Amino acid sequence: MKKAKTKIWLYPLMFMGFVALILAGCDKDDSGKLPTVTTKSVTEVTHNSAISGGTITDDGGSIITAIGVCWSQNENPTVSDFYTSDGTYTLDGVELRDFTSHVRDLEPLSRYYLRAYAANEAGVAYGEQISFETDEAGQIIHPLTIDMIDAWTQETSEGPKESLIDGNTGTYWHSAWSSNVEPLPHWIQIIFPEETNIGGFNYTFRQPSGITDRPNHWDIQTSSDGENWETRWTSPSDLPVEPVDEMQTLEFGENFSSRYFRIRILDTYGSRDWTHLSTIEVFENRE
Ligand SMILES: [Ca+2]
Repeated sequence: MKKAKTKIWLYPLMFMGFVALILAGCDKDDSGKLPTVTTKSVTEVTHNSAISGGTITDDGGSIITAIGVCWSQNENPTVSDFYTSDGTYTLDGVELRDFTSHVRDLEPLSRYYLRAYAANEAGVAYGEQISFETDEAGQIIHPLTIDMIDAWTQETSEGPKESLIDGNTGTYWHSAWSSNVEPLPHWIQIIFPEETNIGGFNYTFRQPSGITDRPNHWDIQTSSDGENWETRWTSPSDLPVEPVDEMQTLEFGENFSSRYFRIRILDTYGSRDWTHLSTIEVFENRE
């Protein structure tokens, strides 16, 4: 009898011990905590790329197995969406604690949500979410140097062609008006050192000045030899000649590939035989 009673009394203790063991086991499985990571601000956003990254502030007590950023057009992106894999995995894990991530293959004019992530044996942790919007389809501006450009014609008393590419809207190029005046069209010629894609150009009117003589009708020509020219695209006529200070953009709808380009001014506001311009930029369209 006594013996049996003792046994009965022991059962709850044994059961409690078993529960304690299970709890201890659970504690042990959970002792690997998730890492803590913060998301770096998103910079250098283009029409299809951006730069971000993250900083691991706590590894959670175990080695870091993966780091990067993940993104989606939906909120709270995870590593099931698009992601980068940064750093190098070694037997000691990923040792980088501060990393930069290059985000690529984005869609233009789209809103994205991005988070840094870091994984250890406990799982994947995420930094705070950052939202950003990509630019419109990319203009890749091709730098121009003075030896690449020429103009037909050039006024001798003012407005050297260098002013077209000096990055200063306060200076301007002026075609001939005091002598050797030639009828429109006038052109600005660009010779690239190698075949180059041009999908459009930006320009700024001479400023400040009246609107008379501002270009309002354009075309673009290419050549295979610098002598024989082919018209590839023509703008609408009577384009706006105001406001004075905003850069204007004309796009061809496709890229033309050539070494030789002429941007021709077919007509001007007032239709006199000379014109002027503060800035010219040519660009390739990526999309
Ligand atoms: Ca200028």
